[in-house]
Amino acid sequence: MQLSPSVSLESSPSLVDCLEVNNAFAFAKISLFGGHIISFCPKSDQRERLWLSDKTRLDGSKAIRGGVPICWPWFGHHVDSQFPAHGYVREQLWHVTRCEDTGAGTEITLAPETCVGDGFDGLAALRLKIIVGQQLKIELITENIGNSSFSYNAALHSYFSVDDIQRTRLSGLSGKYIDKVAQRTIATTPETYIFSTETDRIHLVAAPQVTIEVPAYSIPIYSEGHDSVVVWNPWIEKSAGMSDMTKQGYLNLLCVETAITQDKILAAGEVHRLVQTIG
Ligand code: TA6
Repeated sequence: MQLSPSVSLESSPSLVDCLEVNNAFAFAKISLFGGHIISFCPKSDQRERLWLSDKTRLDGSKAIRGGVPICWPWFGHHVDSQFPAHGYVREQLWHVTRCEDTGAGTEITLAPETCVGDGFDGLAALRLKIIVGQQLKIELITENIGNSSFSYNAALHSYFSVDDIQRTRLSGLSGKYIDKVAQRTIATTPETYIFSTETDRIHLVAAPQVTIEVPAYSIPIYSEGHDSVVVWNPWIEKSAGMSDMTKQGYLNLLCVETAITQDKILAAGEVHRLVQTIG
């Protein structure tokens, strides 16, 4: 596949190839392992939007910790525990199907090795369309190419970089959420959304915009095609049990995930786009 002038291929012996984007608007980096965006840095403020663990693997041995993991065709744990959490495409080698420089930035479309896998019986085609411009637009496009409908879930599981989670607030969420830290009980979104402990919440609301507010800056996150917004920080104890997290890593990350968690039914021939745009 011919890459556009703003895109180069970074190869190194022990790591999975990455695409490096350098255009008039931003720098970005995408690992072909999982079609996984690992960096987005607009040139307007030179501030990295995404968080990436200092201990993540980039060699294809394990899902990348940080950036934007692609969760598909299920979110979280499968009912059958033998299947991997968050689906099977984030641990596949993806390839570029389209790459073009436009007046608004660089458009790259990638596809996984296969959409077929144990734990999912749908016949689907999956594409990830990334537009690197002044904003980062991420579209996960699912098409039902079979003759019968199927149900799936998905998430753009984005890890955002924050100065200090203890001085970070979230705005734009309301209503009920499933609290995964409290045996999936239903709770109500707080007026003032701050962080002081492990947080793992599935907000049952298609919030169009959620904003991460750090004293020095804010990150607007726009979503489309979702039925939920997931908010996660592993905090101290959970991090200690993760081989690809440093002890202090939790202080500088917040996951705000544009997600489908309530079983999306796709009819034969139907196409659905799950979209997250990062400002
Ligand atoms: O989106 C939050 C979550 O489902 C948490 O429960 C936690 O498992 C996190 O995803 C990370 O999952 P991973 O499989 O990448 O370690």
